[in-house]
Amino acid sequence: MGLIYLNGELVPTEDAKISVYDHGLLYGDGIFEGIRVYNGHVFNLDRHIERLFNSAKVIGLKLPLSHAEIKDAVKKTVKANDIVDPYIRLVVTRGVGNLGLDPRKCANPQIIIIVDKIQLYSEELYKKGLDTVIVPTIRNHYEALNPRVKSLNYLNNIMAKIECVNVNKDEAIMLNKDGYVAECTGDNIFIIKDSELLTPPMSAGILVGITRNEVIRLAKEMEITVREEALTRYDLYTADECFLTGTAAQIISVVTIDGRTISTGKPGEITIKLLEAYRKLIYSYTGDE
Ligand code: PXG
Repeated sequence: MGLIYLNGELVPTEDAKISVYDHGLLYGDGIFEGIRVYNGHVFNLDRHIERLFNSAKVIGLKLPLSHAEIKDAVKKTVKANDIVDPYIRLVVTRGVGNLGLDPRKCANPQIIIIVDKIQLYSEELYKKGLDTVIVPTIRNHYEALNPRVKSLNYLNNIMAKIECVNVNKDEAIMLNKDGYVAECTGDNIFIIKDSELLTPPMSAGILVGITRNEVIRLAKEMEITVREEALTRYDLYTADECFLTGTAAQIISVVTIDGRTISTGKPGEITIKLLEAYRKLIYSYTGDE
């Protein structure tokens, strides 16, 4: 049975409860991180906690713990749960308030750490590649709710997910208000064109993925030209390869977009090379612990 970290205590899953007056539930008022553990090391923990602090800053939430304390809490929860290569969900809610929006009524942010398994896509899909669709719902405008904030309000992404499920596709690609490609529901997107690696820039309104940044770094190491640039649907349809990146998904190939087959319809050569390099990186990671 799992143990959940809840405000400093490790409690059995069935006892890990929070109030119905928590603004995380009432308003989606809070932030989170999704982190992976490989070979007992929490991969890129510092970067995830740094992103969490930035999200907290933007939504005006003061975290009750320091960077180092959150790191310790994460490691402690991983140790308390005997799971091979688990996934960590680090959640901070605004805490208990009243039935009004005002966050000043919420005195105590709640820190929750869940350690569990995750499988976003089946092994078969990694071999075959994803069938995707560009959905009608656009990604949140960056001056409304900046996608760089990993907030507990994921309705924007869930709407997109519903639209892809409705047409029986594996994943949704979201555009921004200008019609440029942003990202997927829980992953960043890349294409290969003429041996170059292209991905939407931060200014497209995306979550700046930690996996995205690792893939950019690995590609440069492999002497692949990388360009962060505005991409259109045309660029996606005519790409040589396309893939998604995320902490949970790692790197997964996209083989169709809106019924257009990408190149040969099989995971591309460079995609496979990058996935190999990424797996090598995560399994040789020793972190700073
Ligand atoms: N974009 C969005 C919108 C995300 O939520 C990523 C990109 C990838 O970022 P990282 O840092 O992980 O490389 C994410 C994170 C899910 C799920 O169940 C996915 C995420 C978070 C929570 C749930 O699909 N991905």
